[in-house]
Amino acid sequence: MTVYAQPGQADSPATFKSRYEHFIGGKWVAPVKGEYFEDITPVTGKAFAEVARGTAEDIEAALDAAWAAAPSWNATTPAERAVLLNKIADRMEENLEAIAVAETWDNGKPVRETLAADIPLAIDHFRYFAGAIRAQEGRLSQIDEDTVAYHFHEPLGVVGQIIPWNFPILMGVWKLAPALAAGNCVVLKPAEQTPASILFLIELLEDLIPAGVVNVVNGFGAEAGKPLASNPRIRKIAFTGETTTGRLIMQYASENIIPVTLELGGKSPNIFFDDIAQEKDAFYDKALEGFALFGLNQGEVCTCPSRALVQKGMYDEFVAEGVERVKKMVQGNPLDTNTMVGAQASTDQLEKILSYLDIGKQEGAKALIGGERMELDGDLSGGYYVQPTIFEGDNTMRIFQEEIFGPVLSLTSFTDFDEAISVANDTLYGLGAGVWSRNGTTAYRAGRAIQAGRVWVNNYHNYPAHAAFGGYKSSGIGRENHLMMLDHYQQTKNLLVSYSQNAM
Ligand code: TXE
Repeated sequence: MTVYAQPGQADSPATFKSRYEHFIGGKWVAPVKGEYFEDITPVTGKAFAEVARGTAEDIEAALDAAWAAAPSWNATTPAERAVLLNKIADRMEENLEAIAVAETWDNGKPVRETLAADIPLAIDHFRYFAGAIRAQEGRLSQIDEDTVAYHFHEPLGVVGQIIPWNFPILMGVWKLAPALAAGNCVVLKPAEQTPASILFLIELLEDLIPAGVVNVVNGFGAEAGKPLASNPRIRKIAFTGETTTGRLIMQYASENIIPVTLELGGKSPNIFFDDIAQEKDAFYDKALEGFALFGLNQGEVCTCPSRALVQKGMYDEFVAEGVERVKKMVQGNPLDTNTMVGAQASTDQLEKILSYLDIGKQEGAKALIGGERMELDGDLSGGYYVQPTIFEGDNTMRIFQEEIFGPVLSLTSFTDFDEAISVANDTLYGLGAGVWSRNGTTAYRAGRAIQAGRVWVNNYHNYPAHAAFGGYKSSGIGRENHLMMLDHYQQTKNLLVSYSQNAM
């Protein structure tokens, strides 16, 4: 067990600057309007750095830098881009502990996750796209004996990216790696709740990245995000965040007729068929683990398995054991490697979750465990902690329909396959889902019948770089991860060539 020292203390692996500027054209640049905002750590509720508060003027400066860099970066070979991506991955690996602690401090998530998942996945993402871009090939159509249609992948030029606060570094990398691999320059806006860990990472990488290829403008959604997303000088906008904000992003993009990728909210069903209780073996244990995964990242995951559907044949025993499993989830100091549930990312998020705990109680849902704010001692007493909570109810309730984005599970039962699928699909969203069964046919049929872009079968919350990720319905447009992601950052040039000497 290790308890990392807090950033700012002498023996912490991560030291933040007291003030962060924008990163534009390879330099740290003060905001045009001279204003800053505080970055607060949810671990203690205290401010630890001030960050440049960007406006339209800063976005324009970043776009100037990006377009200045674009002719040479757009023209690099796939092999040259792969070299950069691999160097970034190596540098991150050398600094894994520091980046993990920085991410934990900014976001509140447990360091055991940033060390084992967030940062290693981000590193792997750069390596995956370094390989993917080198393996990518164009296509050729033979139109007739003397006429050939070549299809080339070309970069879009300069793209905008707006990211959320729940996985600041991983969500940043999910967008940066394919954009850079495809040969684009980027203007990225981090979430205002968690800008510092990304800026900490950029500081570690700045000598590797050619000036202007990656630019970071900090600030709030309306002040910095909107001028970026609505800017006629971007050729694409990629966004992860709330569904209502996603609608706005699409509206802005429609003015400029640019492509949009949106990764939005979810209310993912996790379905447990009763054949899993046939034996109390390792598989049964794995399913219990899957039941408890709503607490991962404090529930601040767009694919949080926030609705559990348990078949009636095993409901009582499985749920009782599931509750015991949740009781064992260690909550506390996110910098302690034993901690499994840390702090919610912001006061706004804390307040939102607490309001849903009230809504659940008012709707008549029964709290099997949790249901309150978690009070911790010492300097953690100012942090944003919520007890993992299981509410038993039914799918008509708001806590089953609306995204809470906290460690809150809405639990219900079902009788048969058709009822399970009907409840699972009774949602606006379609991002993630889980299916647990020993029966391959049941699992396959359920997986195909659920309207969601990612269905985990007999596992959950795995995010390999080479599996496509994205939403059906109101959960978004486009995919992240997997080499199909490159399509979102490239345009197709068709060269239609006649090699004939004869008149047409
Ligand atoms: O999201 P926003 P918020 C969900 C989750 C959460 C809720 C609210 O349910 O409780 O959204 O979170 C930028 N033009 N998700 O308010 O506002 C903003 O600055 C351009 C799910 O933080 O969507 C930030 O960088 N940009 C989600 C980013 O959008 C704008 C992850 C996300 O903020 C903007 C996060 C505007 N008009 C929240 N307004 C997921 N899918 O994982 C805001 N932004």
